[in-house]
Amino acid sequence: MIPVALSIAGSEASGGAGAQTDLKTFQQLGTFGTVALTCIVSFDPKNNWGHRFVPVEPQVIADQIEATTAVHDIDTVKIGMLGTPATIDAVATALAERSFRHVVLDPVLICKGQEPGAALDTDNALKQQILPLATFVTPNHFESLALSGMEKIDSVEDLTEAAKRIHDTYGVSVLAKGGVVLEGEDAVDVFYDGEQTVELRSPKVGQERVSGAGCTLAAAVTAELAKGATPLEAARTAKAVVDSSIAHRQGGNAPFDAVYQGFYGKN
Ligand code: PXL
Repeated sequence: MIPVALSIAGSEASGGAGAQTDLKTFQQLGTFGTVALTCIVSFDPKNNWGHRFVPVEPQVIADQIEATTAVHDIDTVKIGMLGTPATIDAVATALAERSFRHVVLDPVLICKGQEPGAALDTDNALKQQILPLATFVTPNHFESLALSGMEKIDSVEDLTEAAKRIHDTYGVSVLAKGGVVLEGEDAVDVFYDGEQTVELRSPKVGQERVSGAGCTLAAAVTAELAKGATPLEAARTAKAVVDSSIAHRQGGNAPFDAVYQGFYGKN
């Protein structure tokens, strides 16, 4: 049997991020991908490519998770954009009703296009209801600040401290991403699982953020865990998948390029 991976995430129609990215990553890594959609994001070309955001009804999210976990024996799940407190409630309930071995959380905190007030509620609900159910989190620079409570993360040492604090608070394996935000030639991620601290480095591919890099990283971790890798092995492979996906990015008419996973593992 091909290992099955489930993504609970939003649709991003242009294929650069969200569930579309997760499925492509799952496929590229040899897993059988499934999705429960949480929301539908449509960039608005007439409004500076802002996000138009429509949540999926909570009962429909629960139904999708019920459907895919009834068809398949799934022990590894990735959580991407949730976007509203009602969605977080539905997903937290569905997770708590099942015993997934690995729950990989890409803690997408602020969704552009939302009211600041709604975003704060959503952030708090994510911290209170989803993080306690997660086993592995992949915060970016901004999310590492928010989850660790640190005032600044300016160095790899700061990023390591943030990863430790997030682990100690939530009991999860952490892959904290320095990305293009931390200065230096390399993109540095820090892995910490309570026992090992490992810096994962690779040369930066340009200085621009590329859409879908975070989704790809968490999806690749999920696929590797579903295949039986350890968290550290999964993190190492995921970093290589992201590097390849950024190097082979897809341009278009939007002001940001999108990752493409299709070259990973070939040539
Ligand atoms: O990359 C974050 C992200 C996740 N999920 C969806 C998105 C985005 C960013 O656009 O649209 C659905």
